[in-house]
Amino acid sequence: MNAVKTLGQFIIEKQADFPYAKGELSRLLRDLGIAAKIVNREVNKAGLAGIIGDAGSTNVQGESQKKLDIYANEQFLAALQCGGECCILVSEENDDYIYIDSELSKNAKYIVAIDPLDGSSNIDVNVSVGTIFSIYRRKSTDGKATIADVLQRGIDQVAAGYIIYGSSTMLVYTTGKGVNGFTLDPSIGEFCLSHPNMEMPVDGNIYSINEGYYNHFPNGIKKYIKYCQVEDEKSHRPYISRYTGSMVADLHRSLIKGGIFIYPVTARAPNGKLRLVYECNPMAFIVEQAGGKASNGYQRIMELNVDDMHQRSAIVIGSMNMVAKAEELLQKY
Ligand code: P6P
Repeated sequence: MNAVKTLGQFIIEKQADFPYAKGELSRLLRDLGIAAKIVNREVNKAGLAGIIGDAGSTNVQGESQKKLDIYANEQFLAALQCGGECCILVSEENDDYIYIDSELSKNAKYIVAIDPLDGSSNIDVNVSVGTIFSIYRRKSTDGKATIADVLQRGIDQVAAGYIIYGSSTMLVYTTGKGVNGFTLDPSIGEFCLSHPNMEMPVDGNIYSINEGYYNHFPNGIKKYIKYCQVEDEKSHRPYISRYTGSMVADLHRSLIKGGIFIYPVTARAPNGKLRLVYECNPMAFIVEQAGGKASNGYQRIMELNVDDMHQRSAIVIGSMNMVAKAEELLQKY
């Protein structure tokens, strides 16, 4: 019987991969894991604790905020403030970035960008939701970190991960040396290594897109959807359509089973809906590290310039060969 390896043990063990690491990134990942367990506890009892439903306020996206959105944001901020390794937090729930100005964080080197509770419209109907995080080292070397430290391209991420609060709660992350998944064991309150060296199948037969917007999709995406629906036994088509409304859930499935997730530009979202800094880039880092592919249909997501911390992007992400086919049709039509 293999001994259980906890997230904490794994992080320390892998610290050796970074000869110059002095433990800061390890502690930062630990802090995020702690917040994830606290958020998990509230998500799991959302229906009971009376904290579901709109908080009334709206976030920078103009979306009505569920109370759990706010709660999750507060928990991750608190964990990062206590941990002392993060100097700036960018969050979907905050219009501007939060500078963590404390004695404990005065030498902090890391920038964290987070979607604290992605897919939160699913909370009230008990569909999986998730947290997405992205970690950068500050580029500036003295004084306060500034917006220039925030607006870094995805290729400069030092780590990225997500937590999926589903039938079980998992934390999946990469530091650029592969992808590893940990499942929360509530009986000991620890994330335990359950999916070592995750690899995304290069092919798959599940496509994930909100076909309700079909009429507003670019022609190439319409062609790809029809391609998915054609009968062709050799290529296992027609594919299966799955769309949960939670990017984390749809991408987690694709990571394990193979598949493609697409959120293209539409009439309602001319620049795409998903956020580059704290949704697209971290998920692209994870998917690429697992052998998948992530673009906006034309350019690699992680090479896109970042001009605004809340900027949106179209995204075509998932199994290598499926993304390549979608890109081919997008670029052709
Ligand atoms: P739509 C959730 O709000 C989210 O940001 C992603 O998690 C999800 O994939 C997408 O938006 C759903 O958007 O327009 O299909 O409801």
